[in-house]
Amino acid sequence: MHVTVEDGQAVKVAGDPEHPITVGFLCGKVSNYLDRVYSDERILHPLVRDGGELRRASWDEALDRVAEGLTRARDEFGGESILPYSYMGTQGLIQGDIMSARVLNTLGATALERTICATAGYTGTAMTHGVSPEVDPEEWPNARHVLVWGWNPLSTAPHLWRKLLDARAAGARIVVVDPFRSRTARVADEHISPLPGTDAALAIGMMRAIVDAGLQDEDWCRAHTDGYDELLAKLGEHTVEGCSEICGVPAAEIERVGLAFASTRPALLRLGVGAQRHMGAPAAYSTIASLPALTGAWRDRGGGCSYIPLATAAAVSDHALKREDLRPAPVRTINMSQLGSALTDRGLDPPVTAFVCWNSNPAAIAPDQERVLEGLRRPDLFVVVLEQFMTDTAAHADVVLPATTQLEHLDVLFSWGHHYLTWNEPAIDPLGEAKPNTEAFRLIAARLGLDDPCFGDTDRELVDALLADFDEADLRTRGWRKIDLGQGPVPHAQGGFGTETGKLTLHADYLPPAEVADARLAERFPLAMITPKTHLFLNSTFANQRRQHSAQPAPEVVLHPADAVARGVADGGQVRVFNDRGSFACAVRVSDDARPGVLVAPMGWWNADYADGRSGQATTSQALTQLGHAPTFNDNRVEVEALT
Ligand SMILES: Nc1nc2c(c(=O)[nH]1)N[C@H]1C(S)=C(S)[C@@H](COP(=O)(O)OP(=O)(O)OC[C@H]3O[C@@H](n4cnc5c(=O)[nH]c(N)nc54)[C@H](O)[C@@H]3O)O[C@H]1N2
Ligand SMILES: Nc1nc2c(c(=O)[nH]1)N[C@H]1C(S)=C(S)[C@@H](COP(=O)(O)OP(=O)(O)OC[C@H]3O[C@@H](n4cnc5c(=O)[nH]c(N)nc54)[C@H](O)[C@@H]3O)O[C@H]1N2
Ligand SMILES: [Mo]
Repeated sequence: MHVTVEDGQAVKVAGDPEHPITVGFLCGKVSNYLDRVYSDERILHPLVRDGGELRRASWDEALDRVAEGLTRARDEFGGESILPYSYMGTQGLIQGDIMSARVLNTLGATALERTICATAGYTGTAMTHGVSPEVDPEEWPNARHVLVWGWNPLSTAPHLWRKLLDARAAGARIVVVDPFRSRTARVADEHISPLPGTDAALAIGMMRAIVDAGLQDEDWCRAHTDGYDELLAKLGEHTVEGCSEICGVPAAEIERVGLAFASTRPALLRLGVGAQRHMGAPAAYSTIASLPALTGAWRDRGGGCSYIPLATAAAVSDHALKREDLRPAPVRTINMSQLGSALTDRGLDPPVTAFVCWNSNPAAIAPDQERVLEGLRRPDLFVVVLEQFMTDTAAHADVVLPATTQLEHLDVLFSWGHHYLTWNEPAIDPLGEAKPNTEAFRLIAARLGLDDPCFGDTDRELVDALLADFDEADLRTRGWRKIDLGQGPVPHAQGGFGTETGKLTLHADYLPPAEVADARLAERFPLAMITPKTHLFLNSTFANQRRQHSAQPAPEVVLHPADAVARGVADGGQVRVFNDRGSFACAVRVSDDARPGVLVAPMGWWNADYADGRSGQATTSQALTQLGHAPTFNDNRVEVEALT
């Protein structure tokens, strides 16, 4: 992002035309980023709670309260009674969790397991092809067949979507696998709509059809994979028809898309984050990722599998800078998707009595919202939130500390999708009394009397330490630099996977989803609910901004006409969606964009946008996948009733 500054005021943001991935355009989320920076609703000074209300305070007073609250929690119940909570904020490593981790580690706070986003998926892909740069998006235009699986790039990754459009312009066919007709599915050449959480069955059916037709690449598999004979044996236990019954996709369709993938070269599989929000997800991702190996797709430039290029994404690591060695003793771990339980379970020892949140809005994005809100409302819970806006989470704080935006702080950003590292130079001074997360935690450390020299590190020094082993060359001047691990254009034509053996391990395992596959639960809650991202919000970020909100003014759920008729639900009416965990109310759109049996509840609106102040999150489950400990937002059964 290029920022034009006049007299200390940012006046324009634009994409960098030289950048190989963004090629000069900004997506609809951030193209009006200045509206966010200069919003009237920005929190620009600290707030403290007095007599039930938040009121303005000086940094001095706010820091005293923070130090007092954290010290009290630690003295009374031990350091583990303090729970940190954060996710990616604006995706930066410096403003992410370095200075905060140092402070919280020193206090002996509980460790937060941050698996809420993509962990189930990369646990699975790592089991198959290991830590890999995968297929570089800059090679995608070479593909002639693209299988987009559980991914809606037209909304969630528009720059990467452009690379697929380049492939299409050169003749590629795009097939989308998604229970919902997403914007991407709408414009694809073909849309396959499985039941949520049954993707592994679909992939097994495709592989079975490929092997039946003799289209597998046995030579490549024998040379570069482990488990080829076992895979054939496992596929022999399944039929395409049997897979069809599980995933709800007609057998002929499964066969057709399987054979098309195997017989067109180069063939690219691009996995999204959406197909992993259920109990069997890691096995599903390891199974789906086996498809391009079975067909030898990795041989070709632009062929193979892409998901999150772990090798390049993790090449620059903040791990050592977090200083886990500062912990006075080993600490327990709490998973961020089980916040509701962590804050409300009476048996938890020690209880959580202090909650420190930055870069995240759990009142909107964490599952089982009733429990989360009940926990945040506890009078005996001390809550500190570092925020840019008065989110549903910040509204529960005892102390709010004003945070800077990307224009106001220094950072280094990694990518989940492409191979570039990005430099974030502050363009303007912090607005009002806002401070970068790093500075807020430095001040908290000082107020607590923590004296390790590491609390004196400036942001520049953190960057230097972070990039110590990285050839920075033009990173700081140009703003971006490709992470070159020698991956080249065809990283695995000759194997060389980032696994222990260097070979890819083939999988064909279907682990059923927990609730979606529960026939007894289905009697009471017949609909499987999924929660895709919206086009113009980033999770709950930007949902309070005028332009984005006016384009997506009210939350809705989407229901198939057959399911609507059966319940007397009319298009445009208000509905209540419920299960044993909770309920929410909003408008319904009746459309075959939703698959029969599936209720689509896009996520991101703030709670006040819903009739009862509860979002779809009130129905989602805190259950975690066994491997990867990841959330199961879309493994959720609900029922819907008409309100009007
Ligand atoms: N506009 C926008 N962009 C974003 C975000 C945003 O909120 N809005 N969020 C950012 C973040 S944090 C992330 S992680 C990425 C996520 O990017 P995506 O992976 O594209 O995000 P989702 O919308 O969660 O899921 C993609 C699709 O998976 C489908 N899906 C749901 N369940 C299943 C299933 O069981 N099987 C299959 N095959 N498909 C399923 C959904 O209907 C959805 O259309 O996007 C990032 N970019
Ligand atoms: N039902 C359901 N729930 C989901 C998902 C789903 O698909 N379905 N997706 C999950 C996924 S993939 C993800 S990644 C998570 C996202 O979870 P979060 O990361 O919590 O999501 P956001 O809503 O983007 O909230 C980020 C907050 O950080 C603030 N922020 C931004 N920059 C800074 C900064 O520099 N400093 C401070 N202090 N604050 C900052 C923003 O104002 C915003 O309020 O949600 C998960 N929740
Ligand atoms: Mo995410």
